[in-house]
Formats: sequence, C-alpha cells, structure tokens
Amino acid sequence: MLTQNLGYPRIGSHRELKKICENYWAGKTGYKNVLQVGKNIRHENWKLQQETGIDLIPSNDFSFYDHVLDHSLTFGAIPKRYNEVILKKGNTELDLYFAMARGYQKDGLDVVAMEMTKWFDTNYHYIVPEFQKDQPFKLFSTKIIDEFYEAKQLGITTKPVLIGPITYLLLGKEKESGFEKIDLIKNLLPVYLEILTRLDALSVEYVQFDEPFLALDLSEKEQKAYEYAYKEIRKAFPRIKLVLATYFEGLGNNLVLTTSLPVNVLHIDLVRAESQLAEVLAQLKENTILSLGIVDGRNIWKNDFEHSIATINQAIEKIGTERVWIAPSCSLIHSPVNLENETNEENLTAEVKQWLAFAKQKIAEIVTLKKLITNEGPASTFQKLEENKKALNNRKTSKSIHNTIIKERVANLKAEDSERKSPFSLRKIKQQQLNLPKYSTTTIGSFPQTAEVRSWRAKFKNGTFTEDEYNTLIAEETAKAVKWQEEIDLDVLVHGEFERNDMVEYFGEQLEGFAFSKNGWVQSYGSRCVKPPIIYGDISRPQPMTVKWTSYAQSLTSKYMKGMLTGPVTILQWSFVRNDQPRSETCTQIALAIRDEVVDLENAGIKIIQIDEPAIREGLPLKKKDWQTYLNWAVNAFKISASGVDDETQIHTHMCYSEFNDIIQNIADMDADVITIETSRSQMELLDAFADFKYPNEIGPGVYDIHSPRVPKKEEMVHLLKKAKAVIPGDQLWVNPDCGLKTRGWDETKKALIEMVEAAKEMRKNEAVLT
Ligand code: THG
Ligand code: ZN
Repeated sequence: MLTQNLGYPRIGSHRELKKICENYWAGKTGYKNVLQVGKNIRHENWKLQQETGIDLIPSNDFSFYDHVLDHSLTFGAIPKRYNEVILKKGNTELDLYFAMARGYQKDGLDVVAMEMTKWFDTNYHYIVPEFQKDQPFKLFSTKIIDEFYEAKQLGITTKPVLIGPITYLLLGKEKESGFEKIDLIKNLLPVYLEILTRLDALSVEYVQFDEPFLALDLSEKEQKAYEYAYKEIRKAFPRIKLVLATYFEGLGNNLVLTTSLPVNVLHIDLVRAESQLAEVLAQLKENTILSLGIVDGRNIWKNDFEHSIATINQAIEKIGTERVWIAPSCSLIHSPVNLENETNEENLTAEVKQWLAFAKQKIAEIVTLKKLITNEGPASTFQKLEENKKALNNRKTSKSIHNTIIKERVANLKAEDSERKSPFSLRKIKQQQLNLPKYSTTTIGSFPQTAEVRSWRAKFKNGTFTEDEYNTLIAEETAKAVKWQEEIDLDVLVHGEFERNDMVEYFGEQLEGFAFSKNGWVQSYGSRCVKPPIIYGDISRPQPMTVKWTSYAQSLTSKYMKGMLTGPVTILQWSFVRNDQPRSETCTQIALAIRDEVVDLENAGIKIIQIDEPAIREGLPLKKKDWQTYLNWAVNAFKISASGVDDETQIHTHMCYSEFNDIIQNIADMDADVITIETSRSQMELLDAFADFKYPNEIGPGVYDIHSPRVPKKEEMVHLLKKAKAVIPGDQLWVNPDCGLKTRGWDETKKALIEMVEAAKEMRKNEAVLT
C-alpha cells in the first residue's frame, strides 16, 4: 500500500507567489527573484510532503499562473499574436508566459490575453488553450522535466503530473472552423511521447495523467480517442508506471472504458462519488492498482477515519493491500494551505477549528490512515484515531450547529414563498412609477477597491484605526462616489461597496452558521485568491447586513440607490459547505437570510435591489442527468430570496463568467425584473440566446469589458446597443458595464462611465428624432 498526493497548493503558505508576481508585473522586482520564490515554494512543498511520509510526491504541480497555461507553453500551443512578444529583445520565457496570461501592453505592442474560464465546477479559473486547424505542437517549455530533475537533486524522486492529452484537448477552444479539437490528438501525442522519453532518461518511475473528463459525459469519438492515446503511450513506454487520475465525479458510463485503459494505477474520487467503489472494484483489471481518493480535496472538513478505514478495507478485501493506495480526492490546490496559520480565536473558534483540515493536515491524514490500516505506526497512531473520533463526535453533537427556528422555517416554506405577488407583466406596469428613462444607465455595484481603501480595512482590523475612524473614511469615500455618479448623470446609483472585502466573505462574516479564516486563501486565478467562508451550522441573520450603508448612500441623493446583495446560490458556491446535510438545504437557509435582508431594505425605502448570482451556472452538476434537480432548487432559492417584496420594488440580478444558452429557461424562471449580464467580449453574441428565447423581462447587456483598463469610446457602445436593440425591444434594455469595477482604477472607470452615459443618451436622442 502506498500513499500519493495529486497536487499541493502552490501559492505559498503566506501567498508568497502572489506577492512576487505582482511585484514583478509592477516592475518592482527582477526575473531572478521570481524564479527563486518559485523554487523556494516547490522545495518547501516537497520537503513537507516527504517529512510527512507521503510515498509519491507530485512535481509539475507548481505553476506561476495556471497549470493549463503551463501545458500550452510546454506543447508550444502559442497563438501567433505573441510572436512579437517572443521576438522582443530581453523578453524571457516567463515574460511570454505572463503575456499569454495577462496580455502585453508595452514596447508599443498591444496584445490581448488568452481567455480564462472556470475549471470544472470549482472557483479556480484556467487559461483556455487556443487551437487552429492543423494546430502544430512541439516541445517548447521543458518545465516538467526541469522540475523532476530539480527534485531529484534534492534527493526526492517525484511523480510528475501532466494533464492527460484528451483532457488537455477538451479544455481548449477551436479558434477557426473546419476541424474538431479531438482530432488534434495525432499531432499532440508525439510531444507527450517526447516528454516521457526525457523523463525515462532520468529514471522516472511513476507519471500521473490527470483525466477529469473521464468523469464527465463523453461522445463516442472522445472515448475512442482515450483508447487510442493510452494504447500508444503504453506501447512506447512499457516500463513507466502510469497513474490515471479521475476526479470531481464518478466514472459512470465511462466505467468500462476507463478500467480498460492500459495503465498501472487508476485513481477515483470517493468523496464526490463514494458509491462507485463497488462497481469499480468489480470491473478493475487484474493487475491494476486502485488509488482511493478518500480525503476531500475540495472541502475543509477533517476526514472521518472510522468511515475511511471501512472503505479502504472494503477495497483490500477484494483486491489485496498491495493493490490499494490512499490519496486525496483531487489536487489540493482547492484547499487552503495550513490550519496552523489560524491563530485568531475571533475568526475561528477552537471549537470549529478542531473540525477542520487544510492541505497540510490532509497530507498527514493520508499518512495516518495508511499507518492505521497497515498497523505499522507507533502506538501514538491509535491515539490519533481516538482524537479523530472525538473531534467528529464533538462536531456531530455541537450545540452551535443546530438552530430549530431556522429548520422549522425551511420546513414550513410554501410554494407562494418563492413567487412574487404578481407576474412580471403586471409588475412592469407598477414599476413605471419609478419613472426611469428608456436605456436606463447603472453599474453592477462595486467601484474601485483602491490600495488606500484596502489599507483602511487592514488598519481597522489590526487596531490602528478605531471603528469610528474607519467608518468615517468609508462614509467619505461613499459620499464621493455618490456625488460623482450624480455629476455624470447615471440613472440608478450604487454606493460602491467600499466597506466590503469580498462579495461572499462580507456576508459570511455577518451571518450565524459561518466561520471565516484569517489565512485560508485559495487560488482563484493567477495571483488572485479568495478566502471562502466556512459554513458549519444552520444559517441565520442576527441583524441587517447592508441597510446602514445603503440607507446612508440613499440619504445623499434623490436618485435611486440600488441595494446590493449576493444571492444564495453564489454564497453557497463560493463557500466551504457543510457535508452533513444536502447543499440544497443549506442554500435554502441562506435564501431566507437574504430574503429578510431584501425586505429590510425595502422597508428602509430602497426601491431597487440587486441580488447577484454570478455562480449559478458554475454550480451546474458535471453530468447532464443531474442538472434538473440542481436547477430546481437553485432557482427556487433565488426566488425565495427575491419574493418577499411588493410588486413596485424592482429586483435586479447579475450574472457573468459563463455562457447561458443552455440554461436560459431557468434564468427566465428566476423572474428577476432586470438581469445584467456579461456580453461585451462576445460582441453581444450571447444576447442571441435571450432573443431566441424571447426573454420577457428587462436586460442590461454589458456594453464594455471591465477586465481591461482600456477605455471604450461612446461610438463602440452605441454600436453594441444597436446590435442589442436589433434582437431585444429597446424598452427592455438597460445600459451598464459587464461586471463590477472593483479591480479597476478610478481614472479609467470615470472615463469609461462618462462615455457609457453619453452612449445611452445618444440612443434616446436617435429615437426621439424618429418619433
Ligand atoms: N469573490 C469570490 N469568488 C469569485 C469572485 C469574487 N470567483 C469568481 C471571480 N470573482 C474571481 N475573481 C476574483 C477577482 C479578484 C479577486 C479574487 C477573485 C481579488 N482577490 C484579492 C487578492 O487576491 O488580492 C483578495 C481579496 C480580499 O482582499 O479579500 O482581488 O469576487 N469569492
Ligand atoms: Zn460580474
């Protein structure tokens, strides 16, 4: 029996990677320092895993920005537009790499970044590979070989990790027509073989191929491609031990295919799909080793040792100890790094802390489980089992988890609680009393979170500022933002969210049933991280969360101030969620808390309230057969949160980061009076889904991309609005940016919004002339 890890967090235990990269991008540090920090993080991670006693330690799991982008560079899948970046004297491979990740605007060049999208159903974003017809591949970056060698110099023979060839292709995007990306396998495979040749020369023993697509729905052609690719690899390298890693779902319909692939070790996710164990054991080929993904890589709860031991023994009984390995369910990049860094009782009480395990603790759990099974550990190992039982029992019986009032409220929900009083057609008439112009202008909610605003919050948290001092500064900043929005003549204003850190964390901190860490950072994309709140108990709202700042902002203006809330599905999706009840139950509890907030805002005189749901699409199950169940409870949760108000109160929602074509019916079912969506990067293509569907409610298609500092011109936005108007009646349209502006600077924000308001005015003027 061996233990293996599939991947360790690479941000560093104190976000060292973020800091060095951002300094490098700002021109504040040199290339060598960046490489050195990367090296330090890798060494630290390898040593830690070695000392803990993990048998197979991964390499190539490190990345300066994103591991999918690493592969594109490795395979030489570099879009042509970066040629000039490569040719520029003095640019290194790292500069090219960051150019692909973030775009390149200097030396008179202006090259856009590659697209980014969500990694399966996680909150991690990867850089999408771009494929042309006949896309050539060649070994360009030798990162994987270099890192294997680097570890070997330290005396550690690692298990290099590669994204498998089929998953790599399926993650990419066809940038021209006339081919299918899966057919590129013939061009791609030789590069894999070359990498394996080089690793072979360095006496590699195990190589891990990540193929999460084996846990999704596959076409027949894709299944054939799997058979082809692994047969070729096996044929070329009979000696190297191949580890095939699947995760995030069960193998389902791909069970027979997967177990027939000629690999030495098959890894399966038993956290997401515990019930697949028996069928996999029954189907497994005679000599294949089964790696049990038993420690949750996607959540922060301590492993249940007793339960895991029973599962492991079930496998051992069937195939013997030698053929059973123990592992985390997936790479640990989705876990925060180290629970030991949580020393602040105010954030995380000792009670909750004893229920948790971050990446470092999960590694130790895997080793302990092996010792318990094989009986090879010291006597103290058994004490660990007792401690584990005690901690789990403490959680099960904790008084802070259960709240009978909220449980009863959920149980007593009626169908009418998730319906507005009247249908939209009637609400629309009543909402005419808001007297908003055609093509009303608004923003999505957040204004720039400048370094200064962040520093106030940091000073307040560390005690340098009193609460009064902090509140005064936030109030001034809010007042400035309100005044400025009035000056440029926006129709519906926002307060700017200067008091908020993150749109999920901010609510988590104010709700009962949530805990939050001080250092529990998880990579979201590149250098950007999030600190997901931890939902450990029944959720309730002890007091209003946003009424004070929203009312204050409303008191400064006679225009409408939009109340800004995060929706229940997004709060659920971007938090670590309790595993002792269904997600749907937790989501409904959050929905009730948000509903109460919406009603309180209405009572405070707020007429327009936005409930953001950017994560509703990414919450979709990975297999289509599970979609409807999810959509039913997710849409219902949103409706519970939105339906406590009168018809005259206008409910907005906002969505981004996804394609909506396949769930347009469900978006309509949410029945928000207005939806604002990200559309500008696709030049309004996305709106076609809404048009084809004859989406009945109002829509604000984003008219400019907020992910870039570029200031759009009025004419561009008028052009997009005309495009929108060609498919959606003008009186259904709003005018707004694609998304919140918190990552932007003030200068470009101001310029862009002035142009945007002018664009809306031009639309109105044109139509006035016509009638
Ligand atoms: N919040 C959460 N998840 C998200 C987003 C979010 N997932 C999708 C998308 N938005 C990801 N985008 C971002 C954008 C910015 C940042 C993180 C994710 C960000 N993070 C700060 C950083 O890394 O410096 C830290 C934030 C903080 O100080 O709390 O800027 O908006 N949950
Ligand atoms: Zn958005």
